[in-house]
Amino acid sequence: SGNEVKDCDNVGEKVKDSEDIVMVPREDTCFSDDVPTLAFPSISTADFKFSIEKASDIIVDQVQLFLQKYHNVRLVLVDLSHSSKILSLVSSKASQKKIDTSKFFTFVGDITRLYSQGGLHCNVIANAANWRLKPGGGGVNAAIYSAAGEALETATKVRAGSLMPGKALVVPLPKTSPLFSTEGITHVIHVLGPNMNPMRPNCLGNDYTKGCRVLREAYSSLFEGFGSILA
Ligand code: AR6
Repeated sequence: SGNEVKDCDNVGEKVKDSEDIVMVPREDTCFSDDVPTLAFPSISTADFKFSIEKASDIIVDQVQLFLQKYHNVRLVLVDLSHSSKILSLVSSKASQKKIDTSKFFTFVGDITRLYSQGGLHCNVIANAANWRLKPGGGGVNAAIYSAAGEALETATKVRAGSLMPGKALVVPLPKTSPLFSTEGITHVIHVLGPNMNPMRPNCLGNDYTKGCRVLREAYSSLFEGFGSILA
């Protein structure tokens, strides 16, 4: 099938606590029973000010296309708050389209803490990047670079110096990154979405014809990148 995550012989070891035998994860814990899962934020809809209504249609369409092509996979749209508008729009549109909720669902949490705080194991996460692929700048980009440590910056830099809108870059996460050891994340996929914010580079003004085309391309590049990891 080609969809399995890599084998590992052991997911934990027994440690004698003062009273109880407890299971603690090893440093190199992997999650071989899991279905390969991509967690992604809503690209462009916060700092880049893309319409949430339009973005929700594009997300659901692209998810549906991907799930028609790949079977043993899960996609999870993540946002920080229970009052997230994009999460509620996407989950209601996905249910209208009868998308299998075991293969695609929304989740409230910090994308850098999904396993440790939410108990959700995602082996790949997407980042809503900036065109220079630089840390900082706020939003999910700042959170991911900060949680992943310098290892992500180095691994990104050797692969690319910049990204075009609509494109994605798959970066294997070095084992030295805390995101690898504590969250079980093996890859970060940077995605650059369309920018509708005049205060940021390459603003599309109000050109949603182009904006929607670029956002569709961004999700399709992201999901293809995830597919390439599974192959
Ligand atoms: N975990 C999960 N979701 C998050 C997190 C987090 N830790 N932080 C933010 N979100 P944004 P954009 C959600 O602004 O609109 C950056 O500065 C957030 O609520 O991060 O594509 C880059 O450097 C929203 O739903 O990305 C770029 O310059 C989604 O993530 C620019 O912003 C995306 O919000 C990209 O802007």
